[in-house]
Order: sequence, then structure tokens, then C-alpha cells
Amino acid sequence: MGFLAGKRAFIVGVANDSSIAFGIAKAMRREGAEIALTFQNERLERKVRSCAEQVDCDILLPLDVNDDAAIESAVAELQKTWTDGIDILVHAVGFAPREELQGDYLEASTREGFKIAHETSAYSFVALCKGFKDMLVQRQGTALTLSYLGADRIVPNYNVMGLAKASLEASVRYLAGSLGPKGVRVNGISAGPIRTLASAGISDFKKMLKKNAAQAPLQRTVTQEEVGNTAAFLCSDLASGITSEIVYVDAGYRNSAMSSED
Ligand code: NAD
Ligand code: 0WE
Repeated sequence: MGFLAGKRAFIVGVANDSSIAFGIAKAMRREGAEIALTFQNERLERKVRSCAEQVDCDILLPLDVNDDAAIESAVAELQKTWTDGIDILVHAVGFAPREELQGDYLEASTREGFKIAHETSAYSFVALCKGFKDMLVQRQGTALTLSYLGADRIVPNYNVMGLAKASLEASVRYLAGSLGPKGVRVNGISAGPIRTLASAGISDFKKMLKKNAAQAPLQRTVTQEEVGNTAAFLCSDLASGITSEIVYVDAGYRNSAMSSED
């Protein structure tokens, strides 16, 4: 029997079968969890529906995380099937206007871009935890989000997303503080760079993957499956003593100052 047998996971952030959220859904399904997925808009519905089928997921809901009414509807909809709450909430959402992720940080940054990046990438995790709080408390559940090293290092072009991820990571700690007394754990995974829809079209992404692989102790990048396995562990009872943490799944890159080539 898998280590997530009997658990119910609500996963936000699947766009297609390259999504990190889909790697998480597959790992959690493999370990026995029941899965519910969402799609951001009609444009993505068909792709997400095909992902849903692959993880035997019967609950597929529309959800724009910037819309509080949509979050409330998702809660109400989920409660119809999962009447006594959820065990796992996964937030794998990030967005900034494309122009903000190109070139010099100071030049590229705008008030509006800052607002959009922080609302969609950081506040949305708080909004989801607020909406699903009662359902999480009911089953002593756990929440998980996805971050990136740009939260505390200067990564060229990551720009305002770095600030939004720093806020998201601080939020993991404060949310853990809020929900810990109720028995709910909150953690984050900081993943190394992976080719997905969100990284498509990022200038020099291929170069970045190469540099990460060259400098990481494991001499390679990581996969959606590896992030998925860590997510499954963190959201399982095996991790019952872990909350407020950011776990790096990056082949060791963060702790490496130089590569053997330097
Ligand atoms: P992805 O494009 O597959 O996933 C991003 C998701 O965010 C999409 O499903 C998209 O629909 C969703 N989204 C954006 N705005 C939304 C909104 N308003 N409402 C609802 N959903 C919305 O890309 P991914 O790389 O799998 O990204 C998932 C998470 O992993 C993000 O938080 C990203 O920052 C993080 N991350 C990615 C990498 C990487 O290199 N790919 C590395 C570290 C962390
Ligand atoms: O968090 C991310 C991606 C975030 C992202 C990507 C896009 C592209 C399309 C947020 N918003 C948008 N907006 C769009 O219009 N990652 C960790 C992947 C990523 O993105 C980078 C990276 C890495 C790594 C951007 C610049 C530099 C490095």
C-alpha cells in the first residue's frame, strides 16, 4: 500500500503534462492518494482534462486563484464529494508579465508588474489556505507550494518573480505559524530549473539548464518526477514533524560555489 493511501489531494497548477504540478499529482496518485485538479481557463481545460484521466481524477474544477469568488466556488464544489475535508493542498502557480522577466531588474520593473507578480505568485497561496482552512483542519491536512532559488539569490532576468518568491517563502513560515496550532503543516519546495510551459520562451533557459547541471553536485538538473516524490513525502505522515520548511530539490546546486570547470 502506498504511503498516501486514503489521502485526498487538491492540486492547483496543472497546465499540461510537463507541469511540475502534474509530476506531483502522478507521484501522489502512485502512493495511493485520490486527486482533484483545476484548470486556470477554458484554453487549458482540454490539456488538463487529459492529465486528469491519467491520474484517475474525477474532480476537475475551473479556478483562477486571483478570484476569491472562484476559490469559494471550488471549496463548495469540492465539499460536495469530499464532505469531511482534504488532506493535501498543493499550490504550483506563478506568473509575472513577460516584460518583467527580461533584462535589468530596475529597468524592467513596474508598479503594475510588481502587483500582478505578487498577487498571482504569493498572495494566491494565502488566499487558497484561507479558503481551504476548514477543510484542511478537518483532516489535519497539509499545504505545499513551489518556489525557486531566485527568492534569495540574484538570478538574471528572474527579477520581480524573485521578490514574489521571497514573499511566498516568508508566507510559508507565517502560514505554518497560523495553522500549526490546528495541526496543519505548511511547507515549500524550491525546485531547480525544469523545462515547463512557464519556462518556455525564457531567454537563455537552455543555457541555464546547462549551467545548473554543470555546477550541481549531482551533475544534472532535476525532473518533475523528483519534485513529485519529494512533494508526496512532505505531504505524507512520514513528514509529520516537518513544517515551515523550504526543501531544495535542485541536485545540490544551491550549495555549490563552483563547478569543476571553473
Ligand atoms: P506551468 O506553466 O506548468 O505551471 C504554472 C501554472 O500556474 C499553470 O498551470 C497556470 O495555469 C497556473 N496559473 C498562472 N496564473 C494562474 C491563475 N491566475 N489562476 C490559476 N492558475 C494560474 O509551470 P511550472 O514550471 O510547472 O510552474 C509551477 C510552479 O513551479 C510555479 O510556482 C513556478 O514558479 C515553480 N517553479 C518552476 C520551476 C521551473 O524551472 N519550471 C522551478 C522552480 C519553481
Ligand atoms: O518561476 C518560474 C517561472 C515563472 C514565470 C514564467 C513566465 C513565463 C511566461 C512567471 N511568469 C511568466 N510569465 C510569462 O508571460 N521559474 C522558476 C522558471 C524560470 O523562469 C525564469 C527563470 C526560471 C528558472 C525567468 C528568468 C530567469 C530564470
